[in-house]
Amino acid sequence: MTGPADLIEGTVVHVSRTDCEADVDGNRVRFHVLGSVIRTAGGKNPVRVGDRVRLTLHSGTIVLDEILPRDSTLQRTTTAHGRTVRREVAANLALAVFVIPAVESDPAMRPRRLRLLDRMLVSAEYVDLPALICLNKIDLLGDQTEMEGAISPYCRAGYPVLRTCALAGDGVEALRDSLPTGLSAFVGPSGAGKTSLITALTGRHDLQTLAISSATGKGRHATTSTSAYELDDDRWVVDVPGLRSFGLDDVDPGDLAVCFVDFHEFLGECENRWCTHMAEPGCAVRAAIDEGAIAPQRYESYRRLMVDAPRN
Ligand SMILES: Nc1nc2c(ncn2[C@@H]2O[C@H](COP(=O)(O)OP(=O)(O)OP(=O)(O)O)[C@@H](O)[C@H]2O)c(=O)[nH]1
Ligand SMILES: [Mg+2]
Ligand SMILES: [Zn+2]
Repeated sequence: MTGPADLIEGTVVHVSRTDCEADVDGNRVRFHVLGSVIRTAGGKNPVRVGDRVRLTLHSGTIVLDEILPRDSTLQRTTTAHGRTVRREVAANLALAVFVIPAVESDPAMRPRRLRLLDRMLVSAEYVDLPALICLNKIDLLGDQTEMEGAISPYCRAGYPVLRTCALAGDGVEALRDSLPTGLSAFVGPSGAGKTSLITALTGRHDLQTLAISSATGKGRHATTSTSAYELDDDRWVVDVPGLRSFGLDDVDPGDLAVCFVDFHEFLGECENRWCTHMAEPGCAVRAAIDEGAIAPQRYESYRRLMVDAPRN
């Protein structure tokens, strides 16, 4: 869309350390972010995939003029040089697809993965972003019981849970049918198969997936920049590099309980109106755990977040 004067508007579809690209009326336009903008943003490129941007000409180069106000932006916090910093994952999303592997080479990883999933779900709830859970690599699953037990609290909480094999294509059509108009971001730990799923969905074969070292069974991060790919006329999928951490320091502790959707029906039932659901007598949330209505693993994620939460 053409804006006033020499401004053009587009949607950001690729951001790496060195480049930004926007889709402008179906054309890809590479643009620069001036050093002054980066300095104002605390030394980091503030542009995110999904951002609606205004671009302009500056000394013969296309540069960012403005990032338009964002909506439904998935964000996390991380630590850089001893400081907690906010990192937006992608902007203006219609759906977050949280991809986690259905199998773990080390079973001790399972609780950690589920806590990561819980934090990602909280971050989506916090900005009212719908979330879908994708359990990938089901082809490697021997005994289903452990995984189904681990995932049942999310099904009960009402989250859509899809089981996929990106390589054989199982569940990929169901995944495609679940993607709404707009941008769906694929987010999760490295090696879960986000890029492989996007390859299966788009039919593209130019995307870099992770080669697992035969010596260690472990890989490196395959995707190092964030890109959006067109699925069809009005749906895009966003490939996000694997996330090692997903801090929630930006979420007010007082808002945490409502971000656990399975707690909803019990909130307001506690004896203490200001119950934090940590140790107060007459807590309906903790009673619901004893009655089997809230899964202990979900409450444990909540408890850890409350204990770690910065006191605002
Ligand atoms: N058996 C099996 N392997 C899979 C499946 N999906 C992905 N893989 C393999 O798992 C490895 C990791 O896949 P990627 O798609 O690169 O994972 P990713 O989540 O994009 O990883 P990062 O980009 O590092 O975040 C690759 O070797 C894939 O071939 C699956 O459904 N089944
Ligand atoms: Mg990838
Ligand atoms: Zn309570």
